[in-house]
Amino acid sequence: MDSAGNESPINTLKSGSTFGPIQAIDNIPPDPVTIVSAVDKPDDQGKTIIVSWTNPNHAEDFNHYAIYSSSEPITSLKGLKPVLLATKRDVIDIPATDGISDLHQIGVYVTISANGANFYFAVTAVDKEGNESVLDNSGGSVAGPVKAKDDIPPKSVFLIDVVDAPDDDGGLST
Ligand SMILES: [Ca+2]
Ligand SMILES: [Ca+2]
Ligand SMILES: [Ca+2]
Repeated sequence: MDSAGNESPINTLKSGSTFGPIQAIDNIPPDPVTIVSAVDKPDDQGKTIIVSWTNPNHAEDFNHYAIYSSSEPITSLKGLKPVLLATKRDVIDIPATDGISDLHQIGVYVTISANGANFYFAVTAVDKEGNESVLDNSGGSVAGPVKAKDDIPPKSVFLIDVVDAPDDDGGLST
């Protein structure tokens, strides 16, 4: 109401809150996940990549991380489905691999389909309402290319002969 006694009309279009309880709608996504890196998991049988990123997401309503993989560089999440969802309980501490000792990295092991082929990854944060963070403008939410490697060679025939000589009395062959 102003000094002349005019009452402003109720704007039902904009407020929509004249009747019923006011509902708070959360459409604010968490901040983008940054400093994402992807490396081969060492000393394993292959087909596993360590995807890690810096610092836990600080959104109050954080729910989980979504990890995407692709054989092409990831510039958009369009058409991609997460290969892994990880809550705070699912992530593991990753030792810094770049020599920066105070860089705290968390991450997950991601199983991929093949060794020796290029893979790219992206990580987002999703809140309890399902709002998903966008990819960081400067490329911080994506990593790759990286190849998985089988680091454990099969036992050699020679070794098998030594430990399991057939038709003997059970001892090692000489
Ligand atoms: Ca939110
Ligand atoms: Ca490996
Ligand atoms: Ca192997």
